[in-house]
Amino acid sequence: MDYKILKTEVIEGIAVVTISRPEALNALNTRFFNEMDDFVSSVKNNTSVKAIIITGDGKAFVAGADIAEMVDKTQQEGSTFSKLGQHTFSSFGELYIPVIAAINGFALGGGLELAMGCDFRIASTKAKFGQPEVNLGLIPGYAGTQRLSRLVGLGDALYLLMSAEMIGADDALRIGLVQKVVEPEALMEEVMKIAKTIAAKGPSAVKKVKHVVRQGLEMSLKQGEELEAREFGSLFGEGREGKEGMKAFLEKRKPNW
Ligand code: CO8
Repeated sequence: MDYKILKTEVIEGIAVVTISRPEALNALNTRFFNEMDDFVSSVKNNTSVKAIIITGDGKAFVAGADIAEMVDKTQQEGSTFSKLGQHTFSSFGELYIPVIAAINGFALGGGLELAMGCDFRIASTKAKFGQPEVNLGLIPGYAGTQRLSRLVGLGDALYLLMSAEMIGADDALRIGLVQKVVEPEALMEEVMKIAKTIAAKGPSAVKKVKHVVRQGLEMSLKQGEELEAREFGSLFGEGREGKEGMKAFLEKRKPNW
């Protein structure tokens, strides 16, 4: 598929996806979702891609769903458009590859929902965050009502969703919405450094961390512990990654993953 909105490149095993529709502050339309779904399918089984970074072109990360595309939708079409985005952002969590949001500017509405679908978020000091849907008489439709409370807790989630307040990067860091804040010119370098650090770890261990943590959120603690024990055990055994990592430590050498 030819991309009109996404710019993609792979640098040393790290895929960088830039959402580029700056004239509309990268607002999310159907074309974007089709391109992003195509990209996710294309990397799903590609073991040479060790991490994915998603960022935005210009002064926005993403300023929300495309209001111009949404305005004429019927009730049924509104639900369909909501499910389209839910599916795409859930697919980031289903990938074994780590997905990192590099938030360069406005992350509003569907833009914040996109960022929350990623595994974690690094922001520039210029980033702004909010769920302004109630300003439009809407609610979030790409799982923002679900992911925000899971990430920041009930009080902060309901405050942001009800007030539509736009917060800066420092407040986003304080409530745990982002994991790190850096100067704008250092953003991509820092996120690339984090991606490369992860890429150098045991690949199966990194995949399993993502799988066990994400699946665990859907389970009782007991079920989560069972899943953890199963996956922990699977890294033992001759020739398995855990054996190699532990031997390498004891032999004071680098592991051969
Ligand atoms: N959709 C479409 N176009 C947009 C959007 C958007 N979300 N945001 C900005 N644009 C366009 C503007 O219309 C403008 O276009 P033009 O130059 O043709 O007039 C251009 O981008 C530049 O924007 P501004 O001139 O407004 O730039 P400012 O720097 O003055 O303001 C803001 C930046 C504060 C970010 C402002 O653009 C703004 O408030 N944008 C809308 C933010 C918003 O409300 N986002 C939430 C949208 S709703 C949503 O995301 C719901 C998700 C779930 C959907 C579920 C499916 C049914």
